[in-house]
Amino acid sequence: MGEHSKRKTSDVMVAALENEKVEYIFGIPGEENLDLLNSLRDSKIKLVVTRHEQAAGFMAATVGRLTAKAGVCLSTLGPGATNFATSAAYAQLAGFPMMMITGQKPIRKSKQGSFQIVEIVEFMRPLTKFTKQIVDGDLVPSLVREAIRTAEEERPGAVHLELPEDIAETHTDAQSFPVYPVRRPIAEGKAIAKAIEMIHAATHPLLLIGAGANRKRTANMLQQFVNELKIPFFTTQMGKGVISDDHPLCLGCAALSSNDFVHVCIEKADLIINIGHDVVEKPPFIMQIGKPPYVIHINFYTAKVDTVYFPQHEVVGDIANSIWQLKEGLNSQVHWDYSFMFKVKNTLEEHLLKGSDDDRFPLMPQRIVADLRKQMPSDGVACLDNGMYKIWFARCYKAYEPNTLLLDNALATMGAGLPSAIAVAILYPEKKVVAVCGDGGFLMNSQEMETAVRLNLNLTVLVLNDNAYGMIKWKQNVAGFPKFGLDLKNPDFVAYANSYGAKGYRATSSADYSQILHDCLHHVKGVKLVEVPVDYTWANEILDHELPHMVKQLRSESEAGTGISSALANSAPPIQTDYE
Ligand SMILES: Cc1ncc(C[n+]2csc(CCOP(=O)(O)OP(=O)(O)O)c2C)c(N)n1
Ligand SMILES: [Mg+2]
Repeated sequence: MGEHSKRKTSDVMVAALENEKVEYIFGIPGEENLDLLNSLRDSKIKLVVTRHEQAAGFMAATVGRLTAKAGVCLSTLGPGATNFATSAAYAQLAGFPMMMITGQKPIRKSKQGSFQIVEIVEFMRPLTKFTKQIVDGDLVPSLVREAIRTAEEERPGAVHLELPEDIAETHTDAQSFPVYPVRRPIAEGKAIAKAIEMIHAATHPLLLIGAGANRKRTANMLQQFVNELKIPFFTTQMGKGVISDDHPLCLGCAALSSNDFVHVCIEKADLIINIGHDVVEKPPFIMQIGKPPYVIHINFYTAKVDTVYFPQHEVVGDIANSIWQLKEGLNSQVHWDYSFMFKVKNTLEEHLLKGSDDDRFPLMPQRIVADLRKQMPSDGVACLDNGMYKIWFARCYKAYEPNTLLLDNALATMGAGLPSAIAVAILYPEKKVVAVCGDGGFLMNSQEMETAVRLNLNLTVLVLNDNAYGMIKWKQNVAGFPKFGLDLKNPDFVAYANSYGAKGYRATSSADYSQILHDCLHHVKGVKLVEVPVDYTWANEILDHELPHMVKQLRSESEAGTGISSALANSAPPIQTDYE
Protein backbone atom coordinates (compact mmCIF):
# COMPACT_ATOMS: atom_id res chain seq x y z
CA MET A 1 0.00 0.00 0.00
CA GLY A 2 1.22 3.49 -0.72
CA GLU A 3 1.86 6.29 1.72
CA HIS A 4 -1.61 7.76 0.99
CA SER A 5 -3.42 4.69 2.43
CA LYS A 6 -1.69 4.95 5.76
CA ARG A 7 -3.81 5.89 8.75
CA LYS A 8 -2.88 7.45 12.04
CA THR A 9 -1.90 4.81 14.62
CA SER A 10 -4.53 6.06 17.08
CA ASP A 11 -7.20 5.62 14.34
CA VAL A 12 -5.92 2.11 13.72
CA MET A 13 -6.12 1.43 17.46
CA VAL A 14 -9.76 2.54 17.58
CA ALA A 15 -10.52 0.50 14.44
CA ALA A 16 -8.94 -2.54 16.09
CA LEU A 17 -11.15 -2.05 19.16
CA GLU A 18 -14.24 -1.64 16.97
CA ASN A 19 -13.21 -4.82 15.21
CA GLU A 20 -13.39 -6.51 18.63
CA LYS A 21 -16.95 -5.15 19.06
CA VAL A 22 -15.92 -2.94 21.97
CA GLU A 23 -18.89 -0.68 22.76
CA TYR A 24 -17.67 1.41 25.67
CA ILE A 25 -14.42 2.87 26.93
CA PHE A 26 -14.49 4.08 30.54
CA GLY A 27 -11.86 6.44 31.86
CA ILE A 28 -10.12 9.77 32.17
CA PRO A 29 -8.02 10.92 29.23
CA GLY A 30 -4.77 12.78 29.82
CA GLU A 31 -2.56 14.89 27.61
CA GLU A 32 -0.79 11.71 26.47
CA ASN A 33 -4.06 10.23 25.12
CA LEU A 34 -5.11 13.24 23.01
CA ASP A 35 -4.59 11.49 19.65
CA LEU A 36 -6.55 8.46 20.79
CA LEU A 37 -9.25 10.70 22.23
CA ASN A 38 -9.56 12.48 18.92
CA SER A 39 -9.76 9.16 17.07
CA LEU A 40 -12.64 8.16 19.36
CA ARG A 41 -14.65 11.22 18.31
CA ASP A 42 -15.82 9.60 15.10
CA SER A 43 -16.09 6.11 16.49
CA LYS A 44 -19.16 4.05 17.34
CA ILE A 45 -17.45 3.33 20.67
CA LYS A 46 -18.98 5.40 23.44
CA LEU A 47 -16.54 7.16 25.76
CA VAL A 48 -17.75 7.20 29.37
CA VAL A 49 -15.72 9.78 31.27
CA THR A 50 -15.52 9.02 34.99
CA ARG A 51 -14.27 10.90 38.06
CA HIS A 52 -11.63 8.37 39.07
CA GLU A 53 -9.71 5.77 37.07
CA GLN A 54 -10.33 3.11 39.70
CA ALA A 55 -14.07 3.44 39.14
CA ALA A 56 -13.56 3.30 35.36
CA GLY A 57 -11.65 0.04 35.86
CA PHE A 58 -14.46 -1.43 37.97
CA MET A 59 -16.96 -0.45 35.27
CA ALA A 60 -14.89 -2.05 32.51
CA ALA A 61 -14.42 -5.21 34.59
CA THR A 62 -18.18 -5.40 35.18
CA VAL A 63 -18.85 -5.13 31.45
CA GLY A 64 -16.44 -8.05 31.06
CA ARG A 65 -18.12 -9.97 33.87
CA LEU A 66 -21.58 -9.65 32.34
CA THR A 67 -20.81 -9.97 28.63
CA ALA A 68 -17.75 -12.27 28.60
CA LYS A 69 -16.24 -9.67 26.20
CA ALA A 70 -13.35 -7.59 27.50
CA GLY A 71 -14.48 -4.28 29.01
CA VAL A 72 -12.09 -1.47 28.15
CA CYS A 73 -10.80 1.47 30.21
CA LEU A 74 -8.45 4.33 29.46
CA SER A 75 -6.10 6.51 31.47
CA THR A 76 -3.12 8.75 31.12
CA LEU A 77 0.39 7.73 32.17
CA GLY A 78 1.79 7.64 35.76
CA PRO A 79 -0.89 8.80 38.20
CA GLY A 80 -3.85 7.77 36.03
CA ALA A 81 -2.37 4.35 35.34
CA THR A 82 -1.47 3.65 38.97
CA ASN A 83 -5.09 4.46 39.86
CA PHE A 84 -6.04 1.36 37.85
CA ALA A 85 -4.18 -0.96 40.23
CA THR A 86 -7.13 -2.03 42.39
CA SER A 87 -9.50 -2.51 39.47
CA ALA A 88 -6.86 -4.53 37.59
CA ALA A 89 -6.52 -6.80 40.62
CA TYR A 90 -10.33 -6.99 40.86
CA ALA A 91 -10.64 -8.21 37.27
CA GLN A 92 -7.60 -10.45 37.45
CA LEU A 93 -8.57 -12.28 40.64
CA ALA A 94 -12.27 -12.61 39.87
CA GLY A 95 -11.71 -13.71 36.26
CA PHE A 96 -13.41 -10.74 34.58
CA PRO A 97 -12.05 -9.95 31.08
CA MET A 98 -10.85 -6.35 31.10
CA MET A 99 -8.39 -4.28 29.08
CA MET A 100 -6.60 -1.14 30.24
CA ILE A 101 -5.11 1.32 27.76
CA THR A 102 -2.72 3.86 29.24
CA GLY A 103 -0.79 6.73 27.67
CA GLN A 104 2.89 7.50 27.96
CA LYS A 105 5.32 10.30 27.14
CA PRO A 106 7.21 10.01 23.85
CA ILE A 107 9.52 7.00 23.89
CA ARG A 108 11.72 7.97 20.97
CA LYS A 109 12.71 11.41 22.20
CA SER A 110 12.52 12.63 25.78
CA LYS A 111 10.32 15.67 26.20
CA GLN A 112 10.17 16.38 29.90
CA GLY A 113 12.79 14.15 31.50
CA SER A 114 11.22 11.69 33.88
CA PHE A 115 8.29 13.93 34.80
CA GLN A 116 5.26 11.70 35.62
CA ILE A 117 7.04 8.61 34.35
CA VAL A 118 6.56 5.35 36.18
CA GLU A 119 7.35 1.96 34.65
CA ILE A 120 3.68 1.16 34.13
CA VAL A 121 4.20 -1.95 32.00
CA GLU A 122 6.20 -3.51 34.86
CA PHE A 123 3.81 -2.12 37.46
CA MET A 124 0.99 -4.01 35.74
CA ARG A 125 2.89 -7.31 35.52
CA PRO A 126 1.57 -9.00 38.70
CA LEU A 127 -1.92 -7.57 38.15
CA THR A 128 -2.50 -8.77 34.58
CA LYS A 129 -2.23 -11.71 32.19
CA PHE A 130 -0.55 -9.55 29.56
CA THR A 131 1.12 -6.13 29.65
CA LYS A 132 2.97 -4.44 26.78
CA GLN A 133 4.13 -1.14 25.44
CA ILE A 134 3.26 -0.46 21.80
CA VAL A 135 6.56 0.56 20.23
CA ASP A 136 5.38 0.73 16.60
CA GLY A 137 2.04 1.53 14.98
CA ASP A 138 2.37 -1.50 12.71
CA LEU A 139 1.95 -3.73 15.76
CA VAL A 140 -1.33 -2.24 16.95
CA PRO A 141 -3.81 -4.69 15.33
CA SER A 142 -1.94 -7.80 16.42
CA LEU A 143 -1.36 -6.50 19.95
CA VAL A 144 -5.00 -5.49 20.40
CA ARG A 145 -6.14 -8.90 19.11
CA GLU A 146 -3.69 -10.70 21.34
CA ALA A 147 -4.56 -8.63 24.42
CA ILE A 148 -8.31 -9.15 23.97
CA ARG A 149 -7.89 -12.85 23.18
CA THR A 150 -5.83 -13.27 26.34
CA ALA A 151 -8.27 -11.30 28.49
CA GLU A 152 -11.26 -13.35 27.36
CA GLU A 153 -9.71 -16.81 27.25
CA GLU A 154 -10.24 -19.02 30.31
CA ARG A 155 -9.28 -18.14 32.94
CA PRO A 156 -10.26 -14.55 31.98
CA GLY A 157 -8.55 -11.55 33.54
CA ALA A 158 -6.94 -8.15 33.07
CA VAL A 159 -4.63 -7.07 30.25
CA HIS A 160 -2.80 -3.82 29.59
CA LEU A 161 -1.49 -1.91 26.56
CA GLU A 162 0.53 1.28 26.80
CA LEU A 163 0.28 3.61 23.82
CA PRO A 164 2.98 6.32 23.94
CA GLU A 165 1.98 9.68 22.47
CA ASP A 166 4.68 9.76 19.79
CA ILE A 167 3.61 6.31 18.56
CA ALA A 168 -0.09 7.31 18.59
CA GLU A 169 0.59 10.15 16.13
CA THR A 170 2.61 8.08 13.62
CA HIS A 171 1.02 6.53 10.54
CA THR A 172 0.68 2.90 9.58
CA ASP A 173 -1.03 0.78 6.94
CA ALA A 174 -1.65 -2.07 9.41
CA GLN A 175 -5.11 -3.64 9.14
CA SER A 176 -7.27 -5.26 11.81
CA PHE A 177 -7.33 -9.04 11.98
CA PRO A 178 -10.69 -10.70 11.49
CA VAL A 179 -11.96 -12.33 14.69
CA TYR A 180 -13.02 -15.96 14.31
CA PRO A 181 -14.88 -17.82 17.03
CA VAL A 182 -12.81 -20.54 18.70
CA ARG A 183 -14.43 -23.60 20.21
CA ARG A 184 -13.20 -24.41 23.69
CA PRO A 185 -11.61 -27.82 24.25
CA ILE A 186 -13.90 -30.41 25.79
CA ALA A 187 -13.21 -32.91 28.54
CA GLU A 188 -11.74 -36.27 27.70
CA GLY A 189 -14.02 -39.35 27.78
CA LYS A 190 -11.94 -41.21 30.37
CA ALA A 191 -12.13 -38.29 32.78
CA ILE A 192 -15.91 -38.21 32.35
CA ALA A 193 -16.19 -41.99 32.80
CA LYS A 194 -14.23 -41.89 36.05
CA ALA A 195 -16.35 -39.01 37.35
CA ILE A 196 -19.52 -40.96 36.54
CA GLU A 197 -18.18 -43.98 38.38
CA MET A 198 -17.35 -41.88 41.45
CA ILE A 199 -20.74 -40.15 41.47
CA HIS A 200 -22.62 -43.45 41.08
CA ALA A 201 -20.64 -45.01 43.92
CA ALA A 202 -21.16 -42.12 46.34
CA THR A 203 -24.01 -42.19 48.84
CA HIS A 204 -24.36 -38.43 49.36
CA PRO A 205 -22.94 -36.65 46.29
CA LEU A 206 -23.51 -32.89 46.28
CA LEU A 207 -23.07 -30.24 43.61
CA LEU A 208 -21.13 -27.05 44.32
CA ILE A 209 -21.73 -24.15 41.93
CA GLY A 210 -18.92 -21.59 41.87
CA ALA A 211 -18.03 -18.35 40.08
CA GLY A 212 -16.88 -20.10 36.88
CA ALA A 213 -20.40 -21.40 36.32
CA ASN A 214 -21.70 -17.83 36.35
CA ARG A 215 -19.16 -16.81 33.72
CA LYS A 216 -20.36 -18.81 30.77
CA ARG A 217 -23.84 -19.76 29.78
CA THR A 218 -23.95 -22.96 31.79
CA ALA A 219 -27.20 -22.21 33.58
CA ASN A 220 -29.52 -24.17 31.23
CA MET A 221 -27.35 -27.26 31.21
CA LEU A 222 -26.92 -27.20 34.99
CA GLN A 223 -30.66 -26.81 35.53
CA GLN A 224 -31.28 -29.87 33.36
CA PHE A 225 -28.58 -31.77 35.25
CA VAL A 226 -30.09 -31.01 38.65
CA ASN A 227 -33.68 -31.58 37.56
CA GLU A 228 -32.95 -34.93 35.93
CA LEU A 229 -30.57 -36.35 38.51
CA LYS A 230 -32.08 -34.73 41.60
CA ILE A 231 -28.67 -34.05 43.13
CA PRO A 232 -28.93 -31.16 45.61
CA PHE A 233 -26.60 -28.21 45.20
CA PHE A 234 -25.07 -25.37 47.16
CA THR A 235 -23.28 -22.31 45.81
CA THR A 236 -20.34 -20.06 46.55
CA GLN A 237 -21.10 -16.35 46.89
CA MET A 238 -20.17 -15.75 43.25
CA GLY A 239 -22.01 -18.84 42.03
CA LYS A 240 -25.38 -17.58 43.25
CA GLY A 241 -28.19 -17.45 40.71
CA VAL A 242 -26.77 -19.88 38.13
CA ILE A 243 -29.67 -22.07 39.28
CA SER A 244 -32.34 -20.21 41.19
CA ASP A 245 -31.75 -20.07 44.95
CA ASP A 246 -35.41 -20.99 45.45
CA HIS A 247 -34.98 -24.31 43.63
CA PRO A 248 -36.19 -27.11 45.94
CA LEU A 249 -32.78 -28.79 45.70
CA CYS A 250 -30.82 -25.68 46.79
CA LEU A 251 -29.10 -26.19 50.14
CA GLY A 252 -27.97 -22.57 50.41
CA CYS A 253 -24.87 -20.47 49.94
CA ALA A 254 -21.51 -21.12 51.56
CA ALA A 255 -21.19 -17.44 52.45
CA LEU A 256 -18.87 -18.44 55.30
CA SER A 257 -16.10 -21.02 55.07
CA SER A 258 -17.37 -23.06 58.02
CA ASN A 259 -19.99 -23.33 60.75
CA ASP A 260 -23.07 -22.52 58.69
CA PHE A 261 -25.97 -24.92 58.06
CA VAL A 262 -24.66 -25.75 54.62
CA HIS A 263 -21.44 -27.04 56.18
CA VAL A 264 -23.37 -29.73 58.04
CA CYS A 265 -24.54 -30.96 54.63
CA ILE A 266 -21.03 -30.69 53.21
CA GLU A 267 -19.65 -32.76 56.11
CA LYS A 268 -22.36 -35.33 55.54
CA ALA A 269 -21.50 -35.53 51.82
CA ASP A 270 -18.94 -38.05 50.64
CA LEU A 271 -18.42 -36.43 47.25
CA ILE A 272 -18.59 -32.83 46.03
CA ILE A 273 -19.00 -32.23 42.31
CA ASN A 274 -17.41 -28.81 42.05
CA ILE A 275 -18.57 -26.80 39.06
CA GLY A 276 -16.49 -23.73 38.33
CA HIS A 277 -15.04 -22.91 41.72
CA ASP A 278 -11.33 -22.29 42.15
CA VAL A 279 -9.20 -21.25 45.10
CA VAL A 280 -9.30 -17.55 44.28
CA GLU A 281 -12.78 -17.26 45.71
CA LYS A 282 -12.84 -17.54 49.49
CA PRO A 283 -13.18 -21.28 50.29
CA PRO A 284 -16.80 -22.50 50.61
CA PHE A 285 -15.39 -25.29 52.79
CA ILE A 286 -11.95 -26.52 53.81
CA MET A 287 -10.73 -29.89 52.53
CA GLN A 288 -8.83 -32.21 54.86
CA ILE A 289 -6.34 -34.88 53.83
CA GLY A 290 -7.73 -38.42 53.96
CA LYS A 291 -11.20 -37.27 54.96
CA PRO A 292 -14.36 -37.05 52.89
CA PRO A 293 -15.92 -35.28 51.19
CA TYR A 294 -13.76 -35.99 48.15
CA VAL A 295 -13.93 -33.53 45.30
CA ILE A 296 -14.30 -33.73 41.53
CA HIS A 297 -13.05 -30.48 40.03
CA ILE A 298 -15.02 -29.52 36.91
CA ASN A 299 -13.62 -26.45 35.25
CA PHE A 300 -12.12 -24.97 32.11
CA TYR A 301 -8.67 -25.45 33.62
CA THR A 302 -6.92 -27.69 36.12
CA ALA A 303 -7.13 -27.07 39.84
CA LYS A 304 -4.61 -24.84 41.55
CA VAL A 305 -3.70 -26.96 44.55
CA ASP A 306 -3.72 -25.43 47.98
CA THR A 307 -3.80 -26.79 51.51
CA VAL A 308 -7.55 -26.05 51.50
CA TYR A 309 -8.21 -27.50 48.03
CA PHE A 310 -6.69 -30.63 46.40
CA PRO A 311 -9.39 -32.40 44.35
CA GLN A 312 -9.15 -36.17 43.88
CA HIS A 313 -10.35 -36.06 40.28
CA GLU A 314 -10.51 -33.40 37.56
CA VAL A 315 -12.72 -32.98 34.51
CA VAL A 316 -11.06 -30.26 32.47
CA GLY A 317 -12.78 -28.64 29.52
CA ASP A 318 -15.79 -26.53 28.62
CA ILE A 319 -18.01 -26.63 31.71
CA ALA A 320 -21.37 -26.76 29.91
CA ASN A 321 -20.15 -29.62 27.74
CA SER A 322 -18.76 -31.54 30.73
CA ILE A 323 -22.08 -31.25 32.52
CA TRP A 324 -23.88 -32.48 29.42
CA GLN A 325 -21.51 -35.44 29.08
CA LEU A 326 -21.96 -36.31 32.75
CA LYS A 327 -25.73 -35.97 32.48
CA GLU A 328 -25.81 -38.37 29.55
CA GLY A 329 -23.88 -41.02 31.48
CA LEU A 330 -25.41 -40.67 34.94
CA ASN A 331 -28.56 -42.21 36.35
CA SER A 332 -30.23 -41.23 39.59
CA GLN A 333 -29.22 -43.84 42.18
CA VAL A 334 -31.58 -45.30 44.76
CA HIS A 335 -28.80 -45.35 47.33
CA TRP A 336 -28.29 -41.59 47.11
CA ASP A 337 -29.62 -40.44 50.44
CA TYR A 338 -30.45 -36.81 51.10
CA SER A 339 -33.02 -37.19 53.85
CA PHE A 340 -30.83 -35.60 56.51
CA MET A 341 -29.71 -32.80 54.18
CA PHE A 342 -33.29 -31.85 53.39
CA LYS A 343 -33.99 -31.60 57.09
CA VAL A 344 -31.01 -29.27 57.41
CA LYS A 345 -32.36 -27.28 54.48
CA ASN A 346 -35.72 -26.87 56.20
CA THR A 347 -33.98 -25.64 59.33
CA LEU A 348 -31.95 -23.22 57.22
CA GLU A 349 -34.97 -21.87 55.35
CA GLU A 350 -36.76 -21.23 58.62
CA HIS A 351 -33.70 -19.59 60.11
CA LEU A 352 -33.19 -17.37 57.06
CA LEU A 353 -36.60 -15.83 57.69
CA LYS A 354 -35.57 -14.78 61.16
CA GLY A 355 -35.40 -10.99 61.34
CA SER A 356 -36.80 -10.56 57.85
CA ASP A 357 -39.88 -8.77 59.22
CA ASP A 358 -38.19 -7.26 62.27
CA ASP A 359 -39.31 -3.66 62.85
CA ARG A 360 -36.34 -2.54 64.90
CA PHE A 361 -34.71 0.71 63.95
CA PRO A 362 -31.89 1.17 62.99
CA LEU A 363 -32.68 -1.72 60.68
CA MET A 364 -31.45 -5.30 60.93
CA PRO A 365 -29.50 -6.44 57.86
CA GLN A 366 -31.95 -9.35 57.45
CA ARG A 367 -34.84 -6.89 57.09
CA ILE A 368 -32.88 -4.76 54.64
CA VAL A 369 -32.23 -7.83 52.49
CA ALA A 370 -35.79 -9.17 52.71
CA ASP A 371 -37.45 -5.92 51.68
CA LEU A 372 -35.10 -5.41 48.77
CA ARG A 373 -35.75 -8.94 47.55
CA LYS A 374 -39.50 -8.37 47.73
CA GLN A 375 -39.29 -5.16 45.69
CA MET A 376 -36.81 -6.37 43.06
CA PRO A 377 -38.04 -8.17 39.95
CA SER A 378 -36.32 -11.47 39.33
CA ASP A 379 -34.01 -9.97 36.67
CA GLY A 380 -33.18 -6.90 38.79
CA VAL A 381 -29.47 -6.63 39.58
CA ALA A 382 -28.12 -5.88 43.05
CA CYS A 383 -24.45 -4.80 43.01
CA LEU A 384 -22.68 -5.14 46.32
CA ASP A 385 -19.74 -3.31 47.74
CA ASN A 386 -17.77 -5.03 50.53
CA GLY A 387 -18.80 -4.86 54.16
CA MET A 388 -20.65 -6.69 56.90
CA TYR A 389 -23.93 -6.74 54.94
CA LYS A 390 -22.34 -8.89 52.22
CA ILE A 391 -22.57 -11.97 54.42
CA TRP A 392 -26.28 -11.31 54.96
CA PHE A 393 -26.94 -10.76 51.28
CA ALA A 394 -25.02 -13.90 50.36
CA ARG A 395 -26.92 -15.97 52.95
CA CYS A 396 -30.40 -14.43 52.69
CA TYR A 397 -30.88 -12.73 49.31
CA LYS A 398 -32.22 -15.33 46.93
CA ALA A 399 -30.84 -14.82 43.44
CA TYR A 400 -33.31 -16.18 40.91
CA GLU A 401 -31.26 -15.65 37.76
CA PRO A 402 -27.55 -15.77 36.82
CA ASN A 403 -25.57 -12.62 37.60
CA THR A 404 -28.39 -10.84 39.42
CA LEU A 405 -26.45 -10.53 42.68
CA LEU A 406 -23.05 -9.13 41.79
CA LEU A 407 -20.67 -9.54 44.64
CA ASP A 408 -16.94 -9.81 44.72
CA ASN A 409 -15.56 -12.53 46.90
CA ALA A 410 -12.20 -12.69 45.13
CA LEU A 411 -10.39 -9.37 45.70
CA ALA A 412 -13.28 -8.39 48.01
CA THR A 413 -12.43 -4.74 47.56
CA MET A 414 -14.41 -1.84 48.92
CA GLY A 415 -15.45 0.81 46.41
CA ALA A 416 -16.75 -1.34 43.54
CA GLY A 417 -20.44 -1.28 44.45
CA LEU A 418 -21.45 2.00 42.82
CA PRO A 419 -19.19 1.72 39.74
CA SER A 420 -20.37 -1.83 39.01
CA ALA A 421 -24.00 -0.70 39.33
CA ILE A 422 -23.30 2.15 36.91
CA ALA A 423 -21.91 -0.33 34.38
CA VAL A 424 -25.00 -2.54 34.73
CA ALA A 425 -27.32 0.46 34.33
CA ILE A 426 -25.45 1.47 31.16
CA LEU A 427 -25.56 -2.05 29.71
CA TYR A 428 -29.17 -2.84 30.66
CA PRO A 429 -31.16 0.39 30.93
CA GLU A 430 -34.41 -1.59 31.15
CA LYS A 431 -33.37 -3.43 34.33
CA LYS A 432 -33.79 -2.33 37.92
CA VAL A 433 -30.31 -1.75 39.31
CA VAL A 434 -29.41 -1.25 42.96
CA ALA A 435 -25.97 -0.60 44.45
CA VAL A 436 -25.67 -1.77 48.06
CA CYS A 437 -22.82 -0.06 49.91
CA GLY A 438 -21.68 0.59 53.44
CA ASP A 439 -20.96 4.13 54.60
CA GLY A 440 -17.25 3.27 54.29
CA GLY A 441 -17.28 1.67 50.84
CA PHE A 442 -19.68 4.18 49.30
CA LEU A 443 -17.39 7.11 50.08
CA MET A 444 -14.47 5.33 48.39
CA ASN A 445 -16.04 6.00 44.97
CA SER A 446 -19.03 8.21 45.69
CA GLN A 447 -17.74 10.82 43.24
CA GLU A 448 -19.20 8.57 40.53
CA MET A 449 -22.64 9.84 41.53
CA GLU A 450 -21.77 12.67 39.15
CA THR A 451 -21.09 10.18 36.33
CA ALA A 452 -24.41 8.44 36.96
CA VAL A 453 -26.34 11.72 37.02
CA ARG A 454 -24.53 13.06 33.94
CA LEU A 455 -25.40 9.88 32.03
CA ASN A 456 -29.07 10.11 33.11
CA LEU A 457 -28.95 6.60 34.51
CA ASN A 458 -31.72 4.91 36.44
CA LEU A 459 -30.29 3.40 39.56
CA THR A 460 -30.76 3.30 43.31
CA VAL A 461 -27.90 3.42 45.80
CA LEU A 462 -28.49 2.03 49.28
CA VAL A 463 -25.99 3.34 51.80
CA LEU A 464 -26.17 1.12 54.87
CA ASN A 465 -24.98 3.45 57.57
CA ASP A 466 -23.55 2.18 60.86
CA ASN A 467 -21.10 5.10 61.12
CA ALA A 468 -18.27 2.57 61.15
CA TYR A 469 -16.12 0.12 59.28
CA GLY A 470 -18.58 -2.43 60.62
CA MET A 471 -17.05 -5.60 59.21
CA ILE A 472 -13.71 -4.91 60.86
CA LYS A 473 -15.48 -3.92 64.06
CA TRP A 474 -17.09 -7.37 64.03
CA LYS A 475 -13.76 -9.13 63.50
CA GLN A 476 -12.08 -6.97 66.14
CA ASN A 477 -14.72 -8.04 68.63
CA VAL A 478 -14.56 -11.74 67.68
CA ALA A 479 -10.78 -11.67 68.03
CA GLY A 480 -11.15 -10.29 71.55
CA PHE A 481 -9.57 -6.90 70.90
CA PRO A 482 -10.96 -3.81 72.61
CA LYS A 483 -12.86 -1.39 70.38
CA PHE A 484 -10.53 1.02 68.64
CA GLY A 485 -10.12 3.01 65.48
CA LEU A 486 -13.16 2.00 63.43
CA ASP A 487 -15.82 4.65 64.04
CA LEU A 488 -16.67 7.21 61.37
CA LYS A 489 -18.33 10.56 61.20
CA ASN A 490 -20.27 10.78 57.98
CA PRO A 491 -21.50 13.61 55.80
CA ASP A 492 -25.23 14.21 55.45
CA PHE A 493 -25.84 11.57 52.77
CA VAL A 494 -29.17 13.07 51.68
CA ALA A 495 -27.70 16.53 51.17
CA TYR A 496 -24.67 14.92 49.52
CA ALA A 497 -26.86 13.07 46.99
CA ASN A 498 -28.94 16.16 46.32
CA SER A 499 -25.82 18.22 45.68
CA TYR A 500 -25.07 15.95 42.72
CA GLY A 501 -28.56 16.40 41.32
CA ALA A 502 -29.54 12.93 42.51
CA LYS A 503 -32.51 12.38 44.83
CA GLY A 504 -31.61 11.73 48.45
CA TYR A 505 -33.77 9.86 51.00
CA ARG A 506 -33.26 8.79 54.57
CA ALA A 507 -35.17 5.85 56.05
CA THR A 508 -36.49 6.80 59.48
CA SER A 509 -38.26 3.54 60.30
CA SER A 510 -38.51 0.06 58.86
CA ALA A 511 -41.87 0.86 57.26
CA ASP A 512 -40.38 4.03 55.82
CA TYR A 513 -37.53 1.99 54.31
CA SER A 514 -40.00 -0.32 52.56
CA GLN A 515 -41.96 2.61 51.18
CA ILE A 516 -38.89 4.51 49.95
CA LEU A 517 -37.54 1.36 48.32
CA HIS A 518 -40.85 0.81 46.57
CA ASP A 519 -40.95 4.39 45.30
CA CYS A 520 -37.31 4.34 44.15
CA LEU A 521 -37.65 1.06 42.29
CA HIS A 522 -41.06 1.56 40.74
CA HIS A 523 -41.86 5.26 40.46
CA VAL A 524 -38.98 7.71 40.74
CA LYS A 525 -36.65 7.92 37.75
CA GLY A 526 -32.99 8.88 37.79
CA VAL A 527 -30.27 8.41 40.38
CA LYS A 528 -31.57 7.87 43.90
CA LEU A 529 -29.64 7.45 47.13
CA VAL A 530 -31.25 6.00 50.24
CA GLU A 531 -29.46 6.27 53.55
CA VAL A 532 -30.46 3.21 55.58
CA PRO A 533 -29.37 3.29 59.22
CA VAL A 534 -28.27 -0.24 60.12
CA ASP A 535 -27.50 -2.03 63.38
CA TYR A 536 -25.40 -5.18 63.18
CA THR A 537 -25.50 -6.01 66.90
CA TRP A 538 -28.13 -8.72 66.81
CA ALA A 539 -27.02 -10.04 63.43
CA ASN A 540 -23.46 -10.43 64.73
CA GLU A 541 -24.79 -12.34 67.73
CA ILE A 542 -26.37 -14.81 65.34
CA LEU A 543 -23.10 -15.33 63.50
CA ASP A 544 -20.97 -15.50 66.64
CA HIS A 545 -23.14 -17.61 68.91
CA GLU A 546 -26.46 -18.82 67.61
CA LEU A 547 -25.25 -20.27 64.32
CA PRO A 548 -22.26 -22.21 65.74
CA HIS A 549 -24.52 -23.50 68.52
CA MET A 550 -27.20 -24.72 66.12
CA VAL A 551 -24.61 -26.18 63.77
CA LYS A 552 -22.97 -28.06 66.64
CA GLN A 553 -26.29 -29.65 67.53
CA LEU A 554 -27.03 -30.53 63.92
CA ARG A 555 -23.60 -32.12 63.67
CA SER A 556 -24.17 -34.32 66.67
CA GLU A 557 -27.54 -35.36 65.25
CA SER A 558 -25.87 -36.08 61.93
CA GLU A 559 -23.28 -38.28 63.66
CA ALA A 560 -25.94 -40.01 65.76
CA GLY A 561 -27.97 -40.55 62.59
CA THR A 562 -31.08 -39.06 64.19
CA GLY A 563 -33.44 -36.49 62.77
CA ILE A 564 -33.51 -32.84 63.71
CA SER A 565 -35.25 -32.02 66.93
CA SER A 566 -38.05 -29.56 66.37
CA ALA A 567 -36.79 -27.48 69.30
CA LEU A 568 -33.78 -26.54 67.21
CA ALA A 569 -35.79 -24.87 64.55
CA ASN A 570 -37.05 -22.41 67.14
CA SER A 571 -33.79 -21.98 69.01
CA ALA A 572 -33.11 -19.55 71.82
CA PRO A 573 -34.04 -15.88 71.38
CA PRO A 574 -31.21 -13.53 70.44
CA ILE A 575 -28.86 -12.58 73.23
CA GLN A 576 -28.44 -8.83 73.50
CA THR A 577 -24.98 -7.61 74.39
CA ASP A 578 -23.44 -4.25 74.86
CA TYR A 579 -21.56 -4.55 71.62
CA GLU A 580 -21.78 -1.11 70.06
C1 LIG B 1 -10.20 -1.20 49.51
C2 LIG B 1 -10.39 -1.95 50.79
N1 LIG B 1 -9.92 -1.44 51.93
C3 LIG B 1 -10.10 -2.10 53.10
C4 LIG B 1 -10.76 -3.30 53.13
C5 LIG B 1 -10.95 -4.05 54.45
N2 LIG B 1 -12.38 -3.94 54.80
C6 LIG B 1 -13.27 -4.90 54.49
S1 LIG B 1 -14.82 -4.53 54.94
C7 LIG B 1 -14.33 -3.09 55.65
C8 LIG B 1 -15.31 -2.18 56.32
C9 LIG B 1 -16.41 -1.76 55.41
O1 LIG B 1 -17.11 -0.69 56.01
P1 LIG B 1 -18.46 -0.21 55.38
O2 LIG B 1 -18.31 0.01 53.92
O3 LIG B 1 -18.97 0.94 56.16
O4 LIG B 1 -19.40 -1.47 55.54
P2 LIG B 1 -19.88 -2.13 56.93
O5 LIG B 1 -19.00 -3.29 57.19
O6 LIG B 1 -19.79 -1.08 57.99
O7 LIG B 1 -21.30 -2.54 56.67
C10 LIG B 1 -12.95 -2.90 55.50
C11 LIG B 1 -12.20 -1.72 56.01
C12 LIG B 1 -11.20 -3.82 51.89
N3 LIG B 1 -11.82 -4.99 51.78
N4 LIG B 1 -11.03 -3.11 50.74
MG1 LIG C 1 -20.24 0.91 57.82
